[in-house]
Amino acid sequence: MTVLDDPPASSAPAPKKSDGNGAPIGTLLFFGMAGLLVLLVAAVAVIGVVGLFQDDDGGSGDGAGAGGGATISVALSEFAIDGALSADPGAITLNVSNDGSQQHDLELRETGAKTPLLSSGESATLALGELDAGSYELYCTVPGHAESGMSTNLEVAAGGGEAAASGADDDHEGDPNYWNTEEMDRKMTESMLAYPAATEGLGNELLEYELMPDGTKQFELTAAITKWEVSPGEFVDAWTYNGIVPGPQIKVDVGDNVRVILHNETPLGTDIHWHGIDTPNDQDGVAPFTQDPIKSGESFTYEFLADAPSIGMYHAHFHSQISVLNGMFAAFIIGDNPIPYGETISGVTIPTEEELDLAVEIPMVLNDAGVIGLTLNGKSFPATEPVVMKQGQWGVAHYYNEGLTPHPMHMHQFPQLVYAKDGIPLDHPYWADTINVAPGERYSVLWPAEDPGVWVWHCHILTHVESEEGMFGMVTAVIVEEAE
Ligand SMILES: [Cu+2]
Repeated sequence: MTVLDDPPASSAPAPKKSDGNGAPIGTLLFFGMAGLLVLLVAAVAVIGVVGLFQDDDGGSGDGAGAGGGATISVALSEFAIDGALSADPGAITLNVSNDGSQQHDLELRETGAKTPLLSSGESATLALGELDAGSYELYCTVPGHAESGMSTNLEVAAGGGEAAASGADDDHEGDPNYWNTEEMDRKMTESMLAYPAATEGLGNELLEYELMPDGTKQFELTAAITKWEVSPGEFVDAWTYNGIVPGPQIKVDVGDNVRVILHNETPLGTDIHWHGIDTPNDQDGVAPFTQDPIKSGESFTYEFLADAPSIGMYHAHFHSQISVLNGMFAAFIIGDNPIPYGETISGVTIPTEEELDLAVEIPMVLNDAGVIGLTLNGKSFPATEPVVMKQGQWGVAHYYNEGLTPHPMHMHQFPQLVYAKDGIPLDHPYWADTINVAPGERYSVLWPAEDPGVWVWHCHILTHVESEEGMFGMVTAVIVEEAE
């Protein structure tokens, strides 16, 4: 609606006119014509915009334009809501664009006014009607997105519109908090010093098996919706195996006969796909091709021979975009960890198996969606677990991406030796300080804890680790204690 008040290009010739005594007639004519043209274009644009308003909500355009109400541009992205979100009391309209890569929407919690689900690049107009002074919450209703940062306030107060306009020149379009630098420094510091924060529940717990008389290792899993504390005090309805995120780790030896009994207590049909693991086709867990869906309340038994080493994972395949993103994923490891003991790689010799003091071997499961959101092993910073080691020890992590987008995982100070991709040992392992892990991929890395200190370890997509509210999401640290 700003087009109505201030047709941008039609005012451009004005300065020339005012200082132009004796401007050639041709020039005047040209500007006159150009002005007319621009006005015409502006008028068409306005008609278009009004048309849009009327499609969405008849009459709202009138309120925002003629009635002097405010129109605010709002940009959605992963995972932020940006815009000059303050206005005077009165009719308020939002022009909402999805500048992100995932689908988002925007709802005003107090009234329930909501845009449709917008795909990347789409936009919509949201008429909020007449709002009294107060603080209103705007958030994305896609599960997990508000928790990941897509929640903000619309401040309606006398003078709010001016505050927004005065800030409109900076990149943050007058976000009233943006220039409160002390407050921002405080929030960032406070959020970081909260690490490591205790929360209920720990994922990746090793799953016990029952050894059957014929040597089969029998495991039992229950899939259900359970409460999960993603970050301190923030409990979500996660879809879990045995109540934890990531689900329990299964570890077996090559040659083991494996039986897994799954009880489905989720409301949807499910199955389990053994990702990166060799199985007979009818055990691949792809309902309805290789089996019937395991309906809510039913159980199913998988059985296969663990005939080859694997750094695999297991997760639902049927309705995976709901169940997996909300927590139903876990590590499944067969056989020995293929560390290249004794090899020299780019001039660095890895100790022999006898010499190498391996402090930790951990799955590092990445997620970015569903109710779990941007997390490492089912927890968002500061609830992520630190890796504590002693100087001189080595660590191993198996990165697993169970989310929707790649995550470049960067460890400060210590180079990581990538020695297996998707569980397949590399003939030529390599050192890297940042490893980009795409959905479905696994990378196994080995690092030397050479120097004492707190060394952060995080996804290097910076909006996956920080917001204006401070640090969150995909960050943890390797804490190296001095050797005695
Ligand atoms: Cu990331």
